Amino acid sequence: MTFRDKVTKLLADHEAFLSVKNEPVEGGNGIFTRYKNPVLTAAHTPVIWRYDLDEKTNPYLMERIMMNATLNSGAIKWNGKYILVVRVEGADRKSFFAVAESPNGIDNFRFWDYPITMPDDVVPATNIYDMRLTAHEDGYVYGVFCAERHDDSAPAGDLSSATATAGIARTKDLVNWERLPDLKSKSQQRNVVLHPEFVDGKYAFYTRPQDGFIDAGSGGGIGWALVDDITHAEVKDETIIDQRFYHTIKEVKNGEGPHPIKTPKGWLHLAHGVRGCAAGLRYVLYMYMTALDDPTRLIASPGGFFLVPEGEERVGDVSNVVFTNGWIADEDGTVKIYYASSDTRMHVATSTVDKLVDYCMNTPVDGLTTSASVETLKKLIAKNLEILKH
Ligand code: M1P
Repeated sequence: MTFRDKVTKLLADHEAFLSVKNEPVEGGNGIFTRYKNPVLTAAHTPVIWRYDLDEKTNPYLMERIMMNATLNSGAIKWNGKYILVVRVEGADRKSFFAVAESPNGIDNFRFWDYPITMPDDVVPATNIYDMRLTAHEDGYVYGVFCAERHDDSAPAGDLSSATATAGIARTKDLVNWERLPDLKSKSQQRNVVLHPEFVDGKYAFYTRPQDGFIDAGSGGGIGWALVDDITHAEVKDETIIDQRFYHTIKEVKNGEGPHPIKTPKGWLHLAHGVRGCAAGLRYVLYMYMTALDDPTRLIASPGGFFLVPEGEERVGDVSNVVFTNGWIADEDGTVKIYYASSDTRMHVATSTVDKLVDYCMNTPVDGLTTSASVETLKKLIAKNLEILKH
């Protein structure tokens, strides 16, 4: 086979792989439907990113720049296409943002040729990741993401301590991004999300105050802060709107996922909760709702998890993790939930706004003790036994 033939085959095989149709997984819990194949993996990244296609400089046709993972992706419907702003991680452990689009949101995701060139803040970050996209009523699409830098106050030789800050950028075309100053805050921040509407004439952010880079510590939970000027955003007053509790799925930390979906019954939120166990940290997804007239007022808090890692999702670079920062609500009420498993690959699950609201409103709350959980269970059993008598 000539070098040219090998390149032709490489491109054809990749195209065949990208074109595989995804299928819903039968059964499930009635709340959402999983899909058989991940929607994006490192193998979905373009051939032109990974190979040097010049025979003179790459006679063995080897990968020159390897990709490690495609994970935590922001999502938006854009010109009729399903768009993910993917966190792509290279073999060098640096994450960057790249746009992948699909005609149906379920399969056939293809990356645009070039990754996003994100301008730096005044103090450049070492790593940027986990963008939440918000088409704000001010007319811009905002991307809020984590900007990670080495913690220079750490003792000499400590090359692991880092700081997390919310980076902010905006765009009108998803290609050219204007970087705004990072969010100023007394604490470190990750999982910061911009609310799509003005509240009291101000920009509103979901925050996640944390004591350290990993440790949420005294942070309390998912916070909320109003900001006068997005071009100099600063968290002055922060209210915790979704608290963490002992012995729950969000005991160690939690964080807002994508921005909430507006429904006639309230704002529908998707988030992640973290608990510790002998195997390390376990990340699951959960939901909650807040009031339309006051997005800080909790109106529904279904107990326990919404979605957990299953099967092959359990294993990856950081095992036992599901994480979300993107979903798309279609005009017909379908919701496509994009989630990453084990910091390695992207999946989709589908549901509807009505089902998710029903789930939030009618799933029993967490009573916080075994006795309370057993009483809740007994009530349902007694009701069902009565129904089955007739
Ligand atoms: O490794 C799991 C996740 O850990 C972090 O989430 P959190 O800030 O809640 O701890 C993030 O680094 C996220 O990217 C990662 O998926």
